[in-house]
Amino acid sequence: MLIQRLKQRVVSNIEKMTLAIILSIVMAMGFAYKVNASPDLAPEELEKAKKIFFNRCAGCHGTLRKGATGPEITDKKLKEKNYDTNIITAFITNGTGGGMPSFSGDFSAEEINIMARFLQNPPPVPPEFPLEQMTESWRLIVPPAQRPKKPEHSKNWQNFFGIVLRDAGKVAILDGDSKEVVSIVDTGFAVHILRSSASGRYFYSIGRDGKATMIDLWMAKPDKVAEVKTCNEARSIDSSKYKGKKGDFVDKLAIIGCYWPPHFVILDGQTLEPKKVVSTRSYTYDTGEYHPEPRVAAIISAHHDPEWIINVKESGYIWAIDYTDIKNLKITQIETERFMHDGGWDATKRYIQMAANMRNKMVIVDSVTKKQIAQVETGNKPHPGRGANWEDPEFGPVSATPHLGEATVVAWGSDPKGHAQHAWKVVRKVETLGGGSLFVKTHPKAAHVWVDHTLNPDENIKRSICAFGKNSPSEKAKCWQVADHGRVVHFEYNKAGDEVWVAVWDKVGELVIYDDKTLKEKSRIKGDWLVTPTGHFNVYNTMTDTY
Ligand code: DHE
Repeated sequence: MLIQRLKQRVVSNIEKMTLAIILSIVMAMGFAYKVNASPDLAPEELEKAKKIFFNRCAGCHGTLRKGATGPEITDKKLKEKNYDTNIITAFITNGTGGGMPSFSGDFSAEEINIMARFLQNPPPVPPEFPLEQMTESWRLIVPPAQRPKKPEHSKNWQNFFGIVLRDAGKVAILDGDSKEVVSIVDTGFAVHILRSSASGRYFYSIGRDGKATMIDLWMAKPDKVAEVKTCNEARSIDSSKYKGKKGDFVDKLAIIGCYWPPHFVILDGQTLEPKKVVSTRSYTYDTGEYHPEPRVAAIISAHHDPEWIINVKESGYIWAIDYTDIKNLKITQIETERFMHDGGWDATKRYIQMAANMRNKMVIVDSVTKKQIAQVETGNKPHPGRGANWEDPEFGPVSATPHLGEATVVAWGSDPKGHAQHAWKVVRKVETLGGGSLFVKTHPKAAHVWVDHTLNPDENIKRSICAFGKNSPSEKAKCWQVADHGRVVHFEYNKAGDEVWVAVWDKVGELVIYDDKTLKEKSRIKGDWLVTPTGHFNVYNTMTDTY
């Protein structure tokens, strides 16, 4: 008995010890887990971080932080790299050599600390945005039957300019002839771009928050006639431009490309009623991995076919969408390169030229055969906007892009029929003042090609522009500072192609107008209403894709 009891006691002591060892291992693991665990965020901090991320970070890193123009910054990735709150704080405060700007002037130290902790937690997945929700948001303010049958004013409306007043959530319509303000229209949060309908009568705007607005330029005072929200985040919109035999598609349809949820939406071009939503969630073209967030970047509308071309950014595909029959939609998925961002047409509007900016390439797709026909390695992070096309005295028709990561505008031959030997080869490199360029622009009737340096960290360079002669591209570009405040961004020509408008992007900004031939300043538009002017779009040039 005694021996048995002794045995039991020994066994239970062993069990207790084992339990204690197991417990201490578990506790140690728990402690280790606590040490590596994601830092906590109070509910109000989480809300603040979500807002900041959406406004300032998602554009480059993606809503799910899987990376595009900026690298992947998921909590998993940051843990793998052993990045803690201090290291992440340093990145956000100082920026990186890889192109991320310093945010120390934009966020307080407390906000940076919140962001550093937020990033170490899993990304919150924003809600989906089904068609029903879009339809609920849709407001037809002036039905087509009640709109003017002809322009209610005698102004040259094809030479109107639509000016994005970004932070005011407005679009100003200016008369390009008189330079007078014709109207200021409330459009909503952070309008990104405007595009014209095929006839030019309507401007469609798209905001970062996915809200689209349609402005009728024939009204005595142009105003919005419809609006709709199609997603939580968007950057692009365009219209159906194919005239066909009977002009059937003119102003008939519109398309919006969304960042979140990753989808595109087809709408009625007269009313903005949402008709169809198509997800772009898919697999990457090269590794065949599922990507939960391939965002829709640039959209261009074909003139010779009933087709939109959209960049499905993270997947490395360009999709050609035939809109003849939207109930039985035909989409050609063209393998290109990651990560497709911005771009436009060549001068003939046959070749699609898009930047795969993280691969330092322009991708060329033939819109007739719907196949990629070339890739042109141009330099560090090409960012063309729509790009620029002109006739080079030596190489014939060329197209060009500036760069985010280097001080050049690079031109390649874009006439495979007439100048096959130069087609899709770099033929010119024009030096600018520095990197951080966003846009290049010219016009078939213009003498010069213009380039900005909007994201350059240098105070003087970001406010400076350069112009070089189309006929003397080997001469040094002429460069000068446009303003002593804000950043200088984006160019647009008037319809005639003899003057260029550029924006000074500041709390109270300016529009500066230059003579294209002499490069002399013609006028400077100022006023309290000019709140953060960014993109500006001439009706004629936008409807005809003249750049
Ligand atoms: Fe843009 C075009 C996305 C930041 C002003 N911008 C585009 C296009 C895309 C895009 C996909 C092409 C649309 C098309 O052609 O259909 N832009 C993004 C971003 O993801 C990015 C890098 C970061 C973000 O968070 O949004 C970004 N863009 C900016 C700006 O900071 C600018 C200067 C001011 C703003 O609105 O925030 C800006 N983007 C513009 C403009 C165009 C544009 C003016 C149209 C150029 C044109 O000539 O057509």
